[in-house]
Amino acid sequence: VSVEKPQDTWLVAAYACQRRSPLPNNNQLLTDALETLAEEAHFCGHEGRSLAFSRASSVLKALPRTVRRVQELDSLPCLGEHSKRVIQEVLEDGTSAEVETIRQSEKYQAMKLFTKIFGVGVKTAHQWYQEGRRTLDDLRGHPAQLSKEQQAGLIHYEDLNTPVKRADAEAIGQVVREAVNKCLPGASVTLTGGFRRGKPSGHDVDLLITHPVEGQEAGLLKKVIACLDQQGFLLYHSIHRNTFESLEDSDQEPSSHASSMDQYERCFSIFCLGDLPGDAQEGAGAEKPSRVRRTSGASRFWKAVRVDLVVTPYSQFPFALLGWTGSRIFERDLRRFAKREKKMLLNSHTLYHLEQSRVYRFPQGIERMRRK
Ligand code: DCP
Ligand code: MG
Repeated sequence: VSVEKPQDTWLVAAYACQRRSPLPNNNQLLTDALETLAEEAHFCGHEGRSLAFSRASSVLKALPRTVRRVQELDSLPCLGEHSKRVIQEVLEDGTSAEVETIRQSEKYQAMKLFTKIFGVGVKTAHQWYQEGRRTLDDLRGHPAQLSKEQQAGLIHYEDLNTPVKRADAEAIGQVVREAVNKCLPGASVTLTGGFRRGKPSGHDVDLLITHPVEGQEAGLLKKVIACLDQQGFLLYHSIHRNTFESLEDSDQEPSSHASSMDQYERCFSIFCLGDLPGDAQEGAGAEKPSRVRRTSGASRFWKAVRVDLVVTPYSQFPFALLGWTGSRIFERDLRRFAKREKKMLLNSHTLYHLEQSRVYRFPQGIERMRRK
């Protein structure tokens, strides 16, 4: 929680999970500059550096008003010399020469363009850059070298890089809810990610599916996907099976790798969200999906939206919900706080006490872990 002190400085907790971050960002210019530096470091594989800039940006997002002088930052945690220097530059000149140089650089622009393709990470983007590719057309010329996911990402590039509005996210949530309930009555669908934090828009729709009777959720995702596909809602999907090893079956402590993906059964998909009167977009380059209702000419009343469907056993649902609500920095710091301050390992499946070797369960409470 941030408390404004009379001498114009703030007290802000060092762990993101211990401070309030209001939705309106009072320091957008500064956080944009820091996030460019974080992104550039990420593109170069410097994850520690990238995290440091992301943390600095996250701290500024917690401030109740706009920073005017660099001295106001003296009491704040997570702001290194480099971040402070850039902040000072932006405060004095309205822009940072270093950040502008990055934004103009050919490498940054190509990496940004490529990593915004669904299914493309830093490694692939960097490889393409090294091969001399710079534009999306350079990639479109060699479709055989792209994965199915990346091909879909290219086809729907513009739609997938247009923010998803809350109303669209809720409409998709409802479509999925109906399909899920048809396949398994009593199952629930929860909108999570940025929308659960109250953001008015996001880059995708994150949905968690569970059923109050443990075990009933097994096999559900395949049926739901078939149902949605049959109705023409899916432009692309790929299912990944659950790889979580139950703690009873394992000698291992649960993983707390800071940025690790969880191991739930999931489907990465692209939805065709139709019937958007008043929200029509040009259909340039987009494939015509089966349920598209075209009007005359190139106008269309549908758009492609990235949707992640994640199925969790009921006993792990609270951890999945916590882990998928974000933000990324909040989740990282929550796991760091658990480990350092509470001697616990937290991930999206479970909470484990390191010194007492026990798992915290839901809803049964705490049970001693059986070790083999
Ligand atoms: N998450 C995580 N680690 C991952 C993947 C996800 O901690 N490897 C968590 C944090 C994210 C949340 O899941 O906040 C959802 O992931 P998104 O990438 O969809 O992030 P947001 O929903 O927060 O952002 P956006 O609004 O852009 O979709
Ligand atoms: Mg999201």
